[in-house]
Amino acid sequence: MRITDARVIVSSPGRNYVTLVIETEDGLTGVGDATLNGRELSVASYLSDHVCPLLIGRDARRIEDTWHYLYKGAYWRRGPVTMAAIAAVDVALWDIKGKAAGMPVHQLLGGPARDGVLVYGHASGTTLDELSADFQRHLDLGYRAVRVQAAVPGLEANYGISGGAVYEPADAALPQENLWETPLYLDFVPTVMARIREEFGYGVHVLHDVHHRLTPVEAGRLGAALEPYRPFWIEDPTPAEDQAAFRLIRQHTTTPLAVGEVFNSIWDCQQLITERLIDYIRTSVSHTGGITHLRRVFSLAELYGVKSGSHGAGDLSPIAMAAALHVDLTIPNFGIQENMGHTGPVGEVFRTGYTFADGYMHPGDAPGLGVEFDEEAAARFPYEPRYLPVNRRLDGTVHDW
Ligand code: GCO
Ligand code: MG
Repeated sequence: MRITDARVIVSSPGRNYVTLVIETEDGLTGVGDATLNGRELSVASYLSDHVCPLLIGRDARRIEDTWHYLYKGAYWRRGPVTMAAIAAVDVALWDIKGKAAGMPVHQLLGGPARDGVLVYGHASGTTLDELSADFQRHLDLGYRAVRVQAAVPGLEANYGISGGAVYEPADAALPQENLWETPLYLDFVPTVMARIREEFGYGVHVLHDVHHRLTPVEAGRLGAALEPYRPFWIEDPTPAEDQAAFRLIRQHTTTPLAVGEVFNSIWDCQQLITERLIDYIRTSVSHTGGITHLRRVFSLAELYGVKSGSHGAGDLSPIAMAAALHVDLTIPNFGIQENMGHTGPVGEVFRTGYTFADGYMHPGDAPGLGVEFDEEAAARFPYEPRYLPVNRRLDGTVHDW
Protein backbone atom coordinates (compact mmCIF):
# COMPACT_ATOMS: atom_id res chain seq x y z
CA MET A 1 0.00 0.00 0.00
CA ARG A 2 2.26 2.77 -1.33
CA ILE A 3 1.89 6.41 -0.31
CA THR A 4 1.29 8.50 -3.44
CA ASP A 5 0.80 11.97 -1.97
CA ALA A 6 1.42 13.84 1.28
CA ARG A 7 0.48 17.50 1.59
CA VAL A 8 0.13 20.10 4.32
CA ILE A 9 -2.75 22.55 4.62
CA VAL A 10 -2.58 25.50 7.01
CA SER A 11 -6.04 26.96 7.58
CA SER A 12 -7.61 29.36 10.03
CA PRO A 13 -11.30 28.63 10.57
CA GLY A 14 -11.40 30.90 13.62
CA ARG A 15 -7.89 29.84 14.68
CA ASN A 16 -4.92 28.25 12.91
CA TYR A 17 -4.61 24.52 12.25
CA VAL A 18 -1.91 22.60 10.42
CA THR A 19 -3.29 19.47 8.76
CA LEU A 20 -1.39 16.69 7.00
CA VAL A 21 -3.20 14.68 4.33
CA ILE A 22 -1.68 11.38 3.14
CA GLU A 23 -3.05 9.44 0.15
CA THR A 24 -2.29 5.89 -0.92
CA GLU A 25 -2.33 4.12 -4.28
CA ASP A 26 -5.51 2.30 -3.16
CA GLY A 27 -7.34 5.63 -2.92
CA LEU A 28 -7.33 5.78 0.90
CA THR A 29 -6.80 9.10 2.66
CA GLY A 30 -5.50 9.67 6.19
CA VAL A 31 -5.32 12.92 8.15
CA GLY A 32 -3.10 14.09 10.99
CA ASP A 33 -2.92 17.24 13.14
CA ALA A 34 0.41 19.13 13.27
CA THR A 35 -0.77 22.34 14.94
CA LEU A 36 1.74 24.05 17.25
CA ASN A 37 0.01 27.15 18.56
CA GLY A 38 1.86 30.33 17.57
CA ARG A 39 4.57 28.39 15.67
CA GLU A 40 2.35 26.75 13.02
CA LEU A 41 4.44 27.52 9.94
CA SER A 42 7.58 25.92 11.34
CA VAL A 43 5.85 22.53 11.57
CA ALA A 44 4.24 23.06 8.15
CA SER A 45 7.71 23.63 6.68
CA TYR A 46 9.26 20.69 8.57
CA LEU A 47 6.59 18.48 7.06
CA SER A 48 6.34 19.80 3.51
CA ASP A 49 10.06 20.53 3.04
CA HIS A 50 11.60 17.61 4.92
CA VAL A 51 9.08 14.83 5.63
CA CYS A 52 6.50 14.65 2.82
CA PRO A 53 9.17 13.94 0.14
CA LEU A 54 10.38 10.95 2.24
CA LEU A 55 6.89 9.50 2.51
CA ILE A 56 6.20 9.09 -1.21
CA GLY A 57 6.50 5.43 -2.20
CA ARG A 58 6.67 4.15 1.41
CA ASP A 59 4.29 1.40 2.58
CA ALA A 60 1.50 3.15 4.53
CA ARG A 61 0.95 0.00 6.61
CA ARG A 62 4.37 0.22 8.30
CA ILE A 63 3.49 2.66 11.08
CA GLU A 64 6.14 1.62 13.63
CA ASP A 65 8.87 1.52 10.99
CA THR A 66 7.90 4.96 9.66
CA TRP A 67 7.93 6.41 13.19
CA HIS A 68 11.53 5.26 13.80
CA TYR A 69 12.58 6.18 10.27
CA LEU A 70 11.49 9.78 10.92
CA TYR A 71 12.66 9.96 14.57
CA LYS A 72 16.05 8.26 14.26
CA GLY A 73 16.52 9.20 10.61
CA ALA A 74 16.51 12.94 11.31
CA TYR A 75 19.46 12.46 13.72
CA TRP A 76 18.21 15.62 15.55
CA ARG A 77 15.72 14.35 18.08
CA ARG A 78 12.67 15.49 20.02
CA GLY A 79 11.42 19.07 20.31
CA PRO A 80 7.89 20.33 19.64
CA VAL A 81 8.36 20.93 15.89
CA THR A 82 9.87 17.53 15.12
CA MET A 83 7.48 15.61 17.35
CA ALA A 84 4.36 17.42 16.08
CA ALA A 85 5.43 16.60 12.52
CA ILE A 86 6.03 12.92 13.34
CA ALA A 87 2.70 12.87 15.21
CA ALA A 88 0.81 14.07 12.15
CA VAL A 89 2.32 11.33 9.97
CA ASP A 90 1.67 8.68 12.63
CA VAL A 91 -1.97 9.66 13.19
CA ALA A 92 -2.64 9.84 9.43
CA LEU A 93 -1.21 6.32 9.03
CA TRP A 94 -3.42 4.97 11.85
CA ASP A 95 -6.38 6.62 10.09
CA ILE A 96 -5.44 4.85 6.85
CA LYS A 97 -4.93 1.51 8.60
CA GLY A 98 -8.37 1.79 10.19
CA LYS A 99 -10.00 2.63 6.87
CA ALA A 100 -8.19 -0.24 5.16
CA ALA A 101 -9.38 -2.66 7.87
CA GLY A 102 -12.90 -1.20 7.96
CA MET A 103 -12.44 -0.63 11.72
CA PRO A 104 -12.33 2.35 14.04
CA VAL A 105 -8.80 3.02 15.34
CA HIS A 106 -9.83 2.02 18.86
CA GLN A 107 -10.44 -1.53 17.62
CA LEU A 108 -6.92 -1.64 16.19
CA LEU A 109 -5.61 -0.57 19.62
CA GLY A 110 -7.18 -3.55 21.36
CA GLY A 111 -10.79 -2.47 21.57
CA PRO A 112 -12.67 -0.46 24.20
CA ALA A 113 -11.61 -0.88 27.82
CA ARG A 114 -14.53 1.33 28.95
CA ASP A 115 -17.87 2.54 27.62
CA GLY A 116 -17.00 6.22 27.44
CA VAL A 117 -14.23 8.73 28.06
CA LEU A 118 -14.66 11.03 31.08
CA VAL A 119 -13.97 14.60 29.95
CA TYR A 120 -13.62 17.92 31.69
CA GLY A 121 -14.77 21.27 30.35
CA HIS A 122 -13.53 24.79 31.13
CA ALA A 123 -15.49 27.18 33.33
CA SER A 124 -14.09 30.65 33.86
CA GLY A 125 -15.11 34.09 35.02
CA THR A 126 -13.87 37.61 35.40
CA THR A 127 -15.68 37.47 38.76
CA LEU A 128 -16.65 34.59 41.07
CA ASP A 129 -20.32 35.12 40.17
CA GLU A 130 -19.49 34.80 36.48
CA LEU A 131 -17.42 31.66 37.19
CA SER A 132 -20.26 30.16 39.18
CA ALA A 133 -22.75 30.80 36.33
CA ASP A 134 -20.34 29.20 33.85
CA PHE A 135 -19.83 26.22 36.20
CA GLN A 136 -23.61 25.74 36.36
CA ARG A 137 -23.78 25.95 32.55
CA HIS A 138 -21.29 23.06 32.35
CA LEU A 139 -23.31 21.00 34.83
CA ASP A 140 -26.42 21.68 32.74
CA LEU A 141 -24.56 20.40 29.67
CA GLY A 142 -23.88 17.16 31.55
CA TYR A 143 -20.23 17.61 32.59
CA ARG A 144 -19.08 15.62 35.65
CA ALA A 145 -15.69 17.34 35.76
CA VAL A 146 -15.05 21.05 35.32
CA ARG A 147 -11.87 23.12 35.36
CA VAL A 148 -12.18 26.46 37.15
CA GLN A 149 -10.19 29.63 36.41
CA ALA A 150 -11.15 33.07 37.71
CA ALA A 151 -9.53 36.45 37.09
CA VAL A 152 -7.25 37.36 39.99
CA PRO A 153 -8.24 40.81 41.30
CA GLY A 154 -5.53 43.16 40.04
CA LEU A 155 -4.46 40.75 37.25
CA GLU A 156 -7.66 40.67 35.20
CA ALA A 157 -6.22 39.86 31.77
CA ASN A 158 -4.70 36.49 32.43
CA TYR A 159 -4.58 32.88 31.34
CA GLY A 160 -7.82 30.95 31.08
CA ILE A 161 -10.44 33.68 31.43
CA SER A 162 -12.90 33.93 28.57
CA GLY A 163 -15.10 36.75 29.87
CA GLY A 164 -18.20 35.03 28.47
CA ALA A 165 -16.80 34.49 24.95
CA VAL A 166 -14.99 31.39 23.67
CA TYR A 167 -11.51 31.39 25.22
CA GLU A 168 -8.75 31.84 22.65
CA PRO A 169 -5.36 32.79 24.10
CA ALA A 170 -3.64 33.19 20.70
CA ASP A 171 -5.58 36.35 20.14
CA ALA A 172 -3.30 38.82 18.35
CA ALA A 173 -1.01 39.18 15.32
CA LEU A 174 1.80 39.99 17.77
CA PRO A 175 1.95 38.73 21.39
CA GLN A 176 -0.19 40.66 23.89
CA GLU A 177 1.30 41.31 27.32
CA ASN A 178 -0.49 40.07 30.46
CA LEU A 179 0.26 40.97 34.08
CA TRP A 180 1.33 38.51 36.76
CA GLU A 181 2.10 38.68 40.47
CA THR A 182 2.29 35.39 42.37
CA PRO A 183 1.23 36.53 45.89
CA LEU A 184 -2.08 37.90 44.54
CA TYR A 185 -2.77 34.60 42.80
CA LEU A 186 -1.79 32.40 45.76
CA ASP A 187 -4.11 34.26 48.11
CA PHE A 188 -6.99 34.18 45.64
CA VAL A 189 -7.19 30.58 44.35
CA PRO A 190 -8.32 28.99 47.68
CA THR A 191 -11.26 31.43 47.75
CA VAL A 192 -12.23 30.27 44.23
CA MET A 193 -12.24 26.61 45.27
CA ALA A 194 -14.07 27.38 48.52
CA ARG A 195 -16.82 29.19 46.63
CA ILE A 196 -17.25 26.36 44.08
CA ARG A 197 -17.39 23.63 46.74
CA GLU A 198 -19.75 25.67 48.93
CA GLU A 199 -22.11 26.23 46.04
CA PHE A 200 -21.86 22.92 44.13
CA GLY A 201 -20.70 20.42 46.76
CA TYR A 202 -18.32 17.51 46.29
CA GLY A 203 -20.27 15.40 43.77
CA VAL A 204 -18.48 16.92 40.77
CA HIS A 205 -14.77 16.85 39.94
CA VAL A 206 -13.12 20.28 40.09
CA LEU A 207 -9.78 20.93 38.37
CA HIS A 208 -7.46 23.93 38.21
CA ASP A 209 -4.64 24.90 35.83
CA VAL A 210 -1.69 26.76 37.40
CA HIS A 211 -0.11 27.09 33.92
CA HIS A 212 3.55 26.72 35.01
CA ARG A 213 3.63 29.96 37.00
CA LEU A 214 4.81 28.93 40.50
CA THR A 215 8.06 27.88 42.14
CA PRO A 216 8.07 24.40 43.73
CA VAL A 217 7.63 25.74 47.26
CA GLU A 218 4.79 28.05 46.18
CA ALA A 219 3.15 25.11 44.42
CA GLY A 220 3.49 23.01 47.59
CA ARG A 221 1.80 25.78 49.54
CA LEU A 222 -1.03 26.07 47.02
CA GLY A 223 -1.56 22.30 46.97
CA ALA A 224 -1.75 22.21 50.77
CA ALA A 225 -4.17 25.16 50.88
CA LEU A 226 -6.46 23.43 48.38
CA GLU A 227 -6.50 20.03 50.13
CA PRO A 228 -9.79 20.69 52.02
CA TYR A 229 -11.52 21.27 48.66
CA ARG A 230 -10.24 17.99 47.20
CA PRO A 231 -9.46 19.13 43.66
CA PHE A 232 -9.23 16.35 41.06
CA TRP A 233 -5.82 17.86 40.25
CA ILE A 234 -3.76 20.98 40.03
CA GLU A 235 -2.17 21.17 36.60
CA ASP A 236 1.28 22.39 35.55
CA PRO A 237 2.23 23.80 38.98
CA THR A 238 5.79 24.73 37.96
CA PRO A 239 7.71 25.12 34.68
CA ALA A 240 7.57 21.56 33.38
CA GLU A 241 11.11 21.09 32.13
CA ASP A 242 12.41 20.72 35.72
CA GLN A 243 11.24 17.22 36.59
CA ALA A 244 13.12 17.01 39.91
CA ALA A 245 11.26 20.12 41.13
CA PHE A 246 8.18 17.95 41.62
CA ARG A 247 9.89 16.15 44.50
CA LEU A 248 9.59 19.28 46.60
CA ILE A 249 5.93 19.82 45.67
CA ARG A 250 5.17 16.18 46.50
CA GLN A 251 6.76 16.50 49.94
CA HIS A 252 4.33 19.28 50.86
CA THR A 253 0.92 18.23 49.54
CA THR A 254 -1.36 15.33 48.75
CA THR A 255 -3.28 17.33 46.16
CA PRO A 256 -2.99 15.31 42.93
CA LEU A 257 -0.57 16.73 40.38
CA ALA A 258 -0.91 16.76 36.59
CA VAL A 259 1.62 17.89 34.01
CA GLY A 260 2.64 17.26 30.41
CA GLU A 261 0.94 19.43 27.78
CA VAL A 262 4.29 20.93 26.73
CA PHE A 263 6.11 17.58 26.69
CA ASN A 264 7.14 16.00 23.39
CA SER A 265 8.50 12.61 24.35
CA ILE A 266 8.71 9.90 26.96
CA TRP A 267 12.08 11.31 28.03
CA ASP A 268 10.41 14.53 29.22
CA CYS A 269 8.41 12.61 31.82
CA GLN A 270 10.58 9.57 32.59
CA GLN A 271 11.63 10.82 36.04
CA LEU A 272 8.19 12.21 36.88
CA ILE A 273 6.66 8.82 36.20
CA THR A 274 9.28 6.43 37.56
CA GLU A 275 9.64 8.42 40.82
CA ARG A 276 5.82 8.67 41.08
CA LEU A 277 6.08 12.47 41.33
CA ILE A 278 2.79 13.04 39.46
CA ASP A 279 -0.65 11.47 39.37
CA TYR A 280 -1.68 12.34 35.79
CA ILE A 281 0.42 12.62 32.64
CA ARG A 282 -1.11 15.13 30.21
CA THR A 283 0.89 14.53 27.02
CA SER A 284 -1.13 14.93 23.83
CA VAL A 285 -1.34 12.95 20.61
CA SER A 286 -0.23 15.82 18.41
CA HIS A 287 2.70 17.11 20.44
CA THR A 288 4.08 13.76 21.61
CA GLY A 289 4.74 11.85 18.44
CA GLY A 290 1.25 10.56 17.66
CA ILE A 291 -0.68 7.50 18.79
CA THR A 292 2.39 5.25 18.61
CA HIS A 293 4.51 7.27 21.03
CA LEU A 294 1.65 8.42 23.29
CA ARG A 295 0.75 4.80 23.97
CA ARG A 296 4.37 4.17 24.97
CA VAL A 297 4.18 7.06 27.48
CA PHE A 298 0.92 5.72 28.91
CA SER A 299 2.31 2.18 29.16
CA LEU A 300 5.27 3.44 31.20
CA ALA A 301 2.86 5.44 33.36
CA GLU A 302 0.70 2.36 33.93
CA LEU A 303 3.65 0.55 35.55
CA TYR A 304 3.92 3.33 38.17
CA GLY A 305 0.23 3.94 38.86
CA VAL A 306 0.15 7.23 36.92
CA LYS A 307 -3.03 7.87 34.91
CA SER A 308 -3.59 9.69 31.63
CA GLY A 309 -5.16 13.14 31.41
CA SER A 310 -4.48 14.28 27.87
CA HIS A 311 -4.33 17.88 26.80
CA GLY A 312 -7.38 18.73 24.67
CA ALA A 313 -7.29 22.48 24.15
CA GLY A 314 -8.97 24.14 21.17
CA ASP A 315 -5.58 24.64 19.55
CA LEU A 316 -5.38 20.90 18.93
CA SER A 317 -7.56 20.22 15.89
CA PRO A 318 -10.60 17.92 15.91
CA ILE A 319 -8.31 15.30 14.31
CA ALA A 320 -6.16 15.32 17.46
CA MET A 321 -9.27 15.18 19.65
CA ALA A 322 -10.56 12.13 17.78
CA ALA A 323 -7.16 10.41 17.99
CA ALA A 324 -7.00 11.13 21.74
CA LEU A 325 -10.46 9.64 22.27
CA HIS A 326 -9.49 6.43 20.44
CA VAL A 327 -6.46 6.04 22.72
CA ASP A 328 -8.41 7.03 25.87
CA LEU A 329 -11.04 4.40 25.19
CA THR A 330 -8.50 1.58 25.09
CA ILE A 331 -5.76 2.12 27.68
CA PRO A 332 -6.01 0.52 31.15
CA ASN A 333 -4.75 3.60 33.03
CA PHE A 334 -7.06 6.22 31.55
CA GLY A 335 -7.76 9.09 33.96
CA ILE A 336 -9.58 11.96 32.26
CA GLN A 337 -9.54 13.85 28.95
CA GLU A 338 -9.65 17.61 28.50
CA ASN A 339 -12.39 18.82 26.15
CA MET A 340 -12.15 22.51 25.50
CA GLY A 341 -14.24 22.11 22.34
CA HIS A 342 -14.17 23.79 18.95
CA THR A 343 -16.47 26.51 17.77
CA GLY A 344 -17.36 28.70 14.83
CA PRO A 345 -16.32 27.60 11.35
CA VAL A 346 -14.07 24.79 12.69
CA GLY A 347 -16.99 22.44 12.03
CA GLU A 348 -17.11 23.46 8.36
CA VAL A 349 -13.53 22.29 7.85
CA PHE A 350 -13.44 19.24 10.17
CA ARG A 351 -16.52 16.98 10.26
CA THR A 352 -16.35 14.83 13.35
CA GLY A 353 -18.12 11.66 14.44
CA TYR A 354 -17.27 11.82 18.14
CA THR A 355 -20.08 12.37 20.62
CA PHE A 356 -20.64 13.77 24.12
CA ALA A 357 -23.34 12.63 26.54
CA ASP A 358 -23.61 12.76 30.35
CA GLY A 359 -20.02 13.85 30.84
CA TYR A 360 -18.49 11.15 28.63
CA MET A 361 -17.23 11.25 25.06
CA HIS A 362 -16.94 8.48 22.49
CA PRO A 363 -14.87 8.52 19.28
CA GLY A 364 -17.58 6.73 17.24
CA ASP A 365 -17.28 3.54 15.21
CA ALA A 366 -16.54 4.82 11.72
CA PRO A 367 -13.47 3.25 10.09
CA GLY A 368 -10.25 5.10 10.91
CA LEU A 369 -10.37 8.20 13.12
CA GLY A 370 -13.87 9.21 12.06
CA VAL A 371 -12.95 12.78 11.05
CA GLU A 372 -13.41 14.20 7.54
CA PHE A 373 -11.18 17.09 6.55
CA ASP A 374 -12.75 19.33 3.88
CA GLU A 375 -9.87 20.85 1.90
CA GLU A 376 -12.13 23.14 -0.14
CA ALA A 377 -13.64 24.57 3.02
CA ALA A 378 -10.14 24.94 4.53
CA ALA A 379 -9.06 27.02 1.52
CA ARG A 380 -11.68 29.62 2.45
CA PHE A 381 -9.85 30.26 5.77
CA PRO A 382 -6.21 31.17 5.04
CA TYR A 383 -3.51 31.31 7.72
CA GLU A 384 -3.47 34.37 9.98
CA PRO A 385 -0.48 35.16 12.22
CA ARG A 386 -1.60 34.65 15.84
CA TYR A 387 0.53 34.54 18.97
CA LEU A 388 0.07 33.49 22.59
CA PRO A 389 0.50 36.29 25.16
CA VAL A 390 3.61 36.97 27.23
CA ASN A 391 3.41 37.50 31.02
CA ARG A 392 5.23 40.29 32.84
CA ARG A 393 5.33 40.83 36.58
CA LEU A 394 4.27 44.21 37.94
CA ASP A 395 7.94 45.32 37.88
CA GLY A 396 8.25 44.40 34.19
CA THR A 397 10.10 41.06 34.54
CA VAL A 398 9.06 38.42 31.99
CA HIS A 399 7.35 35.52 33.80
CA ASP A 400 6.00 32.14 32.68
CA TRP A 401 2.63 32.60 31.00
C1 GCO B 1 -4.89 23.65 28.71
C2 GCO B 1 -3.76 24.50 28.24
C3 GCO B 1 -4.04 25.36 27.07
C4 GCO B 1 -2.76 26.03 26.60
C5 GCO B 1 -2.79 26.14 25.13
C6 GCO B 1 -1.59 26.84 24.57
O1 GCO B 1 -4.77 23.13 29.80
O2 GCO B 1 -5.84 23.49 27.96
O3 GCO B 1 -3.08 25.07 29.29
O4 GCO B 1 -5.09 26.26 27.28
O5 GCO B 1 -2.60 27.28 27.18
O6 GCO B 1 -2.91 24.86 24.61
O7 GCO B 1 -1.64 26.79 23.20
MG1 MG C 1 -3.00 23.52 30.76
